[in-house]
Amino acid sequence: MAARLVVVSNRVGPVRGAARAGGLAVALVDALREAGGLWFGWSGRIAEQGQGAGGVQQDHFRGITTATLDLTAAEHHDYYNGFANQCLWPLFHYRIDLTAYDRRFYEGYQRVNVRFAQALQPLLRDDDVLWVHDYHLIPFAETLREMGAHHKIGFFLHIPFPSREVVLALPHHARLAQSFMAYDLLGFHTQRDVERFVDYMVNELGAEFDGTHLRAFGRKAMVRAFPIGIDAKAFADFVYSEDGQRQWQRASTALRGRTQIIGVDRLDYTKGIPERFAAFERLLADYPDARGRVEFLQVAPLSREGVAEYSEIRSRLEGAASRINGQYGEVDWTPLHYLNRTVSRRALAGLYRASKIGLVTPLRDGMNLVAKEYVAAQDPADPGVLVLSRFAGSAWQMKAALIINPYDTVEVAEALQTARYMPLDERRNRHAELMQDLIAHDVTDWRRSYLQALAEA
Ligand code: GDG
Repeated sequence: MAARLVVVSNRVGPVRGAARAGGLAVALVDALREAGGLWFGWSGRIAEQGQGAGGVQQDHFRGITTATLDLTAAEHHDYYNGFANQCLWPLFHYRIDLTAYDRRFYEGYQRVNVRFAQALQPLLRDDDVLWVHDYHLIPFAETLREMGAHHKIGFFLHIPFPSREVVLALPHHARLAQSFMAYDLLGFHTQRDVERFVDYMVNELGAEFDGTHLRAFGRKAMVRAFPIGIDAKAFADFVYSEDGQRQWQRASTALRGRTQIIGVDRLDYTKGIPERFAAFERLLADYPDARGRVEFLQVAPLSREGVAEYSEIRSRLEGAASRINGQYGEVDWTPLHYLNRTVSRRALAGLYRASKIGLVTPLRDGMNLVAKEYVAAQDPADPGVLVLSRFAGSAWQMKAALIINPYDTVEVAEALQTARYMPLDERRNRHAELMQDLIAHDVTDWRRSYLQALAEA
């Protein structure tokens, strides 16, 4: 019998409604289902003031066990909002200016990793294989190993690994580097991330690299790129679901023949949304034929509301949206539609389909799944055009998109204009090339190749 898989991530995704939650949750649930598995992490709840965080809560559903813990308010403040989202997240996205180096955050981060490891240890079986996800849990394996665990443990980083000089800004970088080495397999989205990680480990910490394995701190780990994909076929089918059809019809009717540009992101300063608004404004300023003929829909559900930078970007975007509409709008035309709401994945597919241009402009992004979803939702016979930032991990795979520099608003406006007038043949060819790659490297392929490499590591 295959070894049991234990997935460890900050949040434990919904196992029952995984299809609604989307790509990663579905992929992990499928992986857990294959050999019967355990998913361990934070419940998403914060314990009442004055109460301890309590113990592990377990739930079982169709062969999958979830084991979750609550966080105390202090842990949530220091570990989640603090070290994870005000230190590692901005730093790894090259925002040294936004990075908070508070020692208490780091201590809270270590403490939660220890508490999580202590809670998981009694649930482990001897031959379990562990797959730990993302920047919240870098010290997890090291902590577990200090408690005597000898299991095979892999790690996957969902965000970029930055260049060496940026990592060096982190006071605890060498400690974190040592924690990385407690894993047997280190997975990143792109070869670029692998190169940056190896460069840092070798040139800063004297590690040795033989092209596959890294040796440092008396340990050996395999290092490889595993670009995450989506379930392209399932996403394309969402367009024809009830919700998908309803949104598609509704948007098309409201557009009355106008061209819709769409942007979809968690409201986050890494996603380049202000730059995107500026590029759209540039389009209206420089290409008068776009006025009255193009609309821009930005869907941006709020995220990490407890962190100040997120409220700041929110007010900045509200200001920009009303300024653009105030300056260019007509009684019968609103240029920019800005929604801070979550729409269902099926509805999202319908909105992508109704949009002739997908505009994805992160300033840094590990991969960016929105770019992939936009392509999957298009009609192959009359597809829309993807305009994609060179700083998204997905740009390394999606070469048939119009690749742009998101800081260069003139270039982005030009690309939007090119997309508006792109001949059908060219749109079809680009779409076919993108789609072929999406199908060949989908999310099932991602998790299978990761788990196979982990088995061999
Ligand atoms: C991290 C890395 C990496 C957005 N708005 C709505 C909605 N979404 C969905 C999208 C997409 C997902 O959220 C966002 O995924 P991204 O990949 O674009 O970005 P992050 O959230 O930053 O994810 C990233 C990813 O991990 C996976 O490794 O690609 O680089 O930063 O699926 O569709 N979904 C719904 N309503 C919304 O309003 N239902």
